[in-house]
Amino acid sequence: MRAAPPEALPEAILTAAIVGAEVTRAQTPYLPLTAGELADEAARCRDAGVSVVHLHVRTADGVPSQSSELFAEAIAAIRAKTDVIVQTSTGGAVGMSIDERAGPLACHPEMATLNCGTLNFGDDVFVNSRPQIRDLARRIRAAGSMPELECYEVGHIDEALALVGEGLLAAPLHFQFVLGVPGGIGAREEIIRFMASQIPEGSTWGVAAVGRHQKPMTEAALRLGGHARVGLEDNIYLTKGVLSEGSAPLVTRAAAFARSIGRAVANPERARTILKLATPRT
Ligand code: KMH
Ligand code: ZN
Repeated sequence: MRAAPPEALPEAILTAAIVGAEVTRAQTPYLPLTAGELADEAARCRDAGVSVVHLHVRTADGVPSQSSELFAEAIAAIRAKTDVIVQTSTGGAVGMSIDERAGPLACHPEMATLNCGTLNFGDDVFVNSRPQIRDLARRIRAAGSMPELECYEVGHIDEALALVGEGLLAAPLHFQFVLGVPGGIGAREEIIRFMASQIPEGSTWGVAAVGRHQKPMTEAALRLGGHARVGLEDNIYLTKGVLSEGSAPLVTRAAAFARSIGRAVANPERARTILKLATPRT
């Protein structure tokens, strides 16, 4: 009798964080800023293998903004070029108010981030008090968006689970483990294993690691069956001292790694199914 074929490894969902709020043009000339540049970069990343674009916007002079008008313009430009899932930030930049951070929810994005706790963020403090997290969770639900639960510490997972208990979040849940932020949890494979072990059955998870940790943690997440986020928001270098010419080269490398270990790369339609984007949350 022939042995049963090994179970196919799950498809990998790749996310590109193409601009963020902190990186500047002085650090890299490859940072997209205008709606047209963001759309071009989203399309390039889609061609390279992403199904989700994590989106921030900037004013014309590069200042981070959560303006619903700027988000509407960027989302329309992206929609005209590609079919990626647009995930808007509700984190914005350090120091913004919750009303400001909620700006993009007026666009009813398919996905939106929900930051699940306060942490030291480099030399700043990224404040997400418990009432603020609950306020944003309600606003994300009212917008009809699927939250991606940004966890920079193990305790942030517990906070997300508390929100489930309070009826503010509902399964299926999608977690992003953000590793290596100075002041947050470290970027190590055993941390990914532990965080993944703490989330409810049926949840999906990915890893976003910053700086030099991006490549090894992307690879670890993909080996461990998770999904991964790359892009200039988190890391501007392709290799030590060599700037990545946009986020697409980082996506190309992550997609090649996924395929090399037997994981197909999900297109947006498959990602919607895997994330159960159209499923009513119970
Ligand atoms: N810019 C960081 C302070 C998110 O997009 O939800 C927060 C951030 C998280 O980028
Ligand atoms: Zn972000």
